[in-house]
Amino acid sequence: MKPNEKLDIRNILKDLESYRPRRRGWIWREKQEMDIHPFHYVQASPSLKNYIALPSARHLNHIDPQPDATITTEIASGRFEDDIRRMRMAAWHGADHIMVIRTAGQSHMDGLLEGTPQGVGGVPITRKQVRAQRKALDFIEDEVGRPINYHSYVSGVAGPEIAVMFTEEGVNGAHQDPQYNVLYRNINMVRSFVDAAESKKIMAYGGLAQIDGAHNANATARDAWKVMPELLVQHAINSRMSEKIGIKPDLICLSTVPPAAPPSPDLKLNLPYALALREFFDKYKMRAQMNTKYMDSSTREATVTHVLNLLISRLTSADIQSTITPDEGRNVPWHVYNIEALDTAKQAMMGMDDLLGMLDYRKDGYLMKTKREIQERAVLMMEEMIQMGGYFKAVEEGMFVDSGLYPERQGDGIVRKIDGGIGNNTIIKRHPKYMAPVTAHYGFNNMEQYGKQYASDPSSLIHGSTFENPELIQYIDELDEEDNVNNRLDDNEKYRLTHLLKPEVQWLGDGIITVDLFFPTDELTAEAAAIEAGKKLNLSNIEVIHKEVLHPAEGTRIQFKGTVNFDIDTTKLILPKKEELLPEDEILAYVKKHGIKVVAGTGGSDEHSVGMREILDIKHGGVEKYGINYTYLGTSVPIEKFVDAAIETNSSVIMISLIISHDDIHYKNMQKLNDYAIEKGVRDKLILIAGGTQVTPEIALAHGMDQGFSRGTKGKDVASFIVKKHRKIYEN
Ligand code: Z97
Repeated sequence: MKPNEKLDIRNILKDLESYRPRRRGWIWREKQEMDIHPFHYVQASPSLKNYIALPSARHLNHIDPQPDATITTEIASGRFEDDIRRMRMAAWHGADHIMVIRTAGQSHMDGLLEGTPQGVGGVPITRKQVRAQRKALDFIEDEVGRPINYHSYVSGVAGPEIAVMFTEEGVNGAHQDPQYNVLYRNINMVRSFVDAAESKKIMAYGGLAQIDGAHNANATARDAWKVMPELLVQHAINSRMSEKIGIKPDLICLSTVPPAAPPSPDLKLNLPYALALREFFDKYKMRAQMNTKYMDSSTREATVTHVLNLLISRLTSADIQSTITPDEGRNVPWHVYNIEALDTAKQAMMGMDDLLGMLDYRKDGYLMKTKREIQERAVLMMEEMIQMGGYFKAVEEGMFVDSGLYPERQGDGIVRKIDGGIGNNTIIKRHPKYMAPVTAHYGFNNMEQYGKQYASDPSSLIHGSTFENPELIQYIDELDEEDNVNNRLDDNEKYRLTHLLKPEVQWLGDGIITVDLFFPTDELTAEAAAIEAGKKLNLSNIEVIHKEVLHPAEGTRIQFKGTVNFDIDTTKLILPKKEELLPEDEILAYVKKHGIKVVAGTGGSDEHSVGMREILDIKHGGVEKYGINYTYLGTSVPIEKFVDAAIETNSSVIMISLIISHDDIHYKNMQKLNDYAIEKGVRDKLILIAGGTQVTPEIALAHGMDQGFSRGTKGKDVASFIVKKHRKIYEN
């Protein structure tokens, strides 16, 4: 795969039936202290081969330091082929844990799905979709030079089947927590725990990292900060179960979420909780997700909550850092916000590098006292559950997701009955003669009757299961003639690898755009006005996705989305030619050696000097920054004076700013400058540069200049050009 070429989805789908994953299991980042010129980092991991650095890195040699924590992005476009393009972009921005959200309702389907149907809010997880995505990630991880962990869900009534398929297909991590089934999906408790035992055994064999579901209590509870003691209990139940079944502690990841968010006193609530959790579960890994409960549709607010959560992650050394955007809440699964969230994590984590090397916690007072109190409440809750008769009884009594701070109870917890829920009565006791010659099977399997070796390696009785012999896997391509990737690719083929473009939010070629505007009026009027504006812009499917009252009468900010009905033909676009810039060090060295001098000013009767000063002054990164010495002639400088001053000061460059363009005066003045330089016999020793909003390189060159610079020009562009041109004149 070449960095400047698009990923070809059809190529990924080719020979998919014979694809085999290159490895099994999860891979952590290599944590290292390292120098990345000119800085030293303590909590870092190796930089990527291909990446997009943070915007401000352009002033810092384009370095892209990577944090030591694994960084997650959730992808939920609903089409796996669009997910794949998103994965690639996310990887370049630092994601190495790609969590693919599955379609609504899959947890209630008792079996595997096949083919490539489209989903709602995520993809239906099938072997083909998983295989295509893992295959694509092989290419992507080679491109960025770092292993990428692929993740989805082993929950719901088909948990064990999915665990088998994930292990066969080289999926690297999964959520697995029976409490999630019980509380949030109303799946029978006994069935959920039996399935979890089997699933966890398989995940242990496959080396998958396991993430629990405790964060859901946080998102569901009425007052999320009150579930803190219960969260510890939920983590304890799942992680001990996993460990007893054989998952290695360093692959047992607690899904932690700071329960509170501003305007609550965020750190006062969340930091003692995080410490309580880390101390109780120090042999497991912490996967920090951000608080979504109090997240509204404002991306700004979400970012601040995220950064505060990242501070807690740095203060308590999270191993996996999740990133979430408000898109879930406002139904805009727009990938640009995933990328923003990844950059937020990278920026904040590297900005807070080695925080704990500089600070220490106070051992007395509020923090430690509160931490201890949360732990005591959790222990009390666990003790009460044991007294009640165990977990199942406690759930029957509504002990979980109650809105009281334990031991206070409001009586509004989630109640499930032992003989209720989906999949009730589906558990059958194993017959004394039961046996199944399969790898990684939980519980008594009666294999010893065939020989001792079969007890530890049952599948050798049948010469290996699909885990050892992938050829035994039944690969089903498509079941649905209508709802499949081939039809979707045909439908939007014209936007793939061709010259046609359409803006997109969710899927390739969906034509959706978002518009951000302000109306000087109240909220109701502004919302109706925004929809009207959308209609006048010829958009369809207009929907307001965010509104923010800036003042009840003076104004409201609105964001809305809508669909455009046009294509852009890239063959009809006129693209500006992009000059290759010289490296900063090279410019500096050349200027130092040759002592380049410039005379500059605004020409004719032009008084507009702001743009010119930006290009000249060191303060704005102008040419002065590169050691270029300039004489500023001022504004409205007569054209002849530029040349005379250049001769007088022994300057080799003239920079003339020409903003006014009435009557083509800017062209005329360029020509005049060139002609006068010829008249004085110095044209071939001078570099003439014109700048201004209406100046283009073509116009400038046609009117005797050596180059023209327009809107958006930086000092570096001009300095680089001067050095290149100077070399041509004086060194040849
Ligand atoms: C996260 N934002 O990063 P269904 N099992 C568990 C879950 O938490 C979930 C599912 C299964 C979240 C991910 C919400 N979590 C999104 C423990 C979902 C998915 O197919 O929606 O029933 O299951 O953790």
